Amino acid sequence: MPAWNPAELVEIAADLATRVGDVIRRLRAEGVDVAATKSSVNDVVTAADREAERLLTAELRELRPDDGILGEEGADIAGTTGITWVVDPIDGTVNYLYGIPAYAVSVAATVSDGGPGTMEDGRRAIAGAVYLPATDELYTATAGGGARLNGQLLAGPQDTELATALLGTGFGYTVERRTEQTEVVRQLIPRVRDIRRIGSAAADLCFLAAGRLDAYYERGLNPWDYAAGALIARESGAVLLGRGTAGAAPAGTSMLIAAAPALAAAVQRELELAYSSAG
Ligand code: LIP
Repeated sequence: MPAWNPAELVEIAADLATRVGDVIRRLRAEGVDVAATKSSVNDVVTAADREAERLLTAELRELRPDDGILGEEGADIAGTTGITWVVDPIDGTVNYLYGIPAYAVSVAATVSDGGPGTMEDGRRAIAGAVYLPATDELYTATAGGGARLNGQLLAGPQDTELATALLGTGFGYTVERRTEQTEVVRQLIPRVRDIRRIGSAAADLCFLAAGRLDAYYERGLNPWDYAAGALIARESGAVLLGRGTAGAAPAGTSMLIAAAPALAAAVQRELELAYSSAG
């Protein structure tokens, strides 16, 4: 019998995401600058990203000393309990830099037992929280326990036709990746209601769970971008798919598609067509 209790873990995730969210909101009000860049000049990190990850790591080490931690800003600690906390201290850092309110603290307790919802990286979240400090929205979920926004159960996205679907997506930080993604959007946009580039995968997946998007897809995400959001979307009733038409490929870095079942399959087909002709 695994030693983990999702109800206890989601309390920890929600509490940490909210308290660290309050810290980054305050730091933003005090002024924010680019501290460094990573994969390109546009892949920025701020002092707040680093401070938020330092706080998340310190608190998790205190509360759950034997768990593992994987964070965007470098935290990579092995654990002995089978649980790894996958954290993104600020998802949507460019939004945070510009004061666009779609940025989030994402905290997920994950296991690698091959159970339902296992992602391409071999982990699945069993409890997760995404907090958007600028709008005071706290999204939470446990595996099998449903998804909530500020405590209210979420009904998930409607299963709608592709032609009237509002799709969310995103672009990577390298010119090559962006050029490829733009070509895919060029092919998709005449076939859907519209496209939204919200700028935070964690927010995109939560907005999908709240019915603010009909579908979301992105290629090139990291586990910390999607770990908690994927659970929240799945627990709201969405399915998550990866590349290919066989439907077997797990969602993750290669491709993450989330929507109600029929629309997810339609988007997967369209993306395969677009990527095969995008070369
Ligand atoms: C962001 C993702 C977003 C993607 C951006 C970036 P970050 O994460 O949430 O979906 O389009 O390129 O990867 O870098 O703000 O943590």
